[in-house]
Amino acid sequence: MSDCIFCRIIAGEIPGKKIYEDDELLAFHDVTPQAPVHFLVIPKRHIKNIMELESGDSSLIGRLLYRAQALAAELGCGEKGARFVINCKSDGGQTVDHLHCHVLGGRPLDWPPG
Ligand code: DGP
Repeated sequence: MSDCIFCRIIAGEIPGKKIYEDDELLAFHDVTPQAPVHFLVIPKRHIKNIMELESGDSSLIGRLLYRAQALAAELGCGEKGARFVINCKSDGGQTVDHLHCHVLGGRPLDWPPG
């Protein structure tokens, strides 16, 4: 989608600090990091949010989560862990309508969120 900022990062139309890319996934550092490690993992296919998933997407999402934890470990979160967050729509705090999994780590994180 030409008006989606994450689709534009995928297309290389706007810069993103990419840390992983394959045929179906992209991971890049969040532009407003909330922790020493804060990156996003997204499907290249434009899926608006987690509630738009179809049953055939389950393996894609499995690979997305696998990649999220593998990258978290590579970036130093293997021992102490990290938080894996998928915000959805307005009540869920989603501001970019392209499905993404936040990975935050490198410091203790409070729970529950405000
Ligand atoms: P969410 O609230 O879950 O929709 O989070 C969207 C995240 O996307 C937010 O933490 C900031 C990040 N973000 C927004 N625009 C850009 C951008 O142009 N580049 C990068 N790298 N991150 C962005």
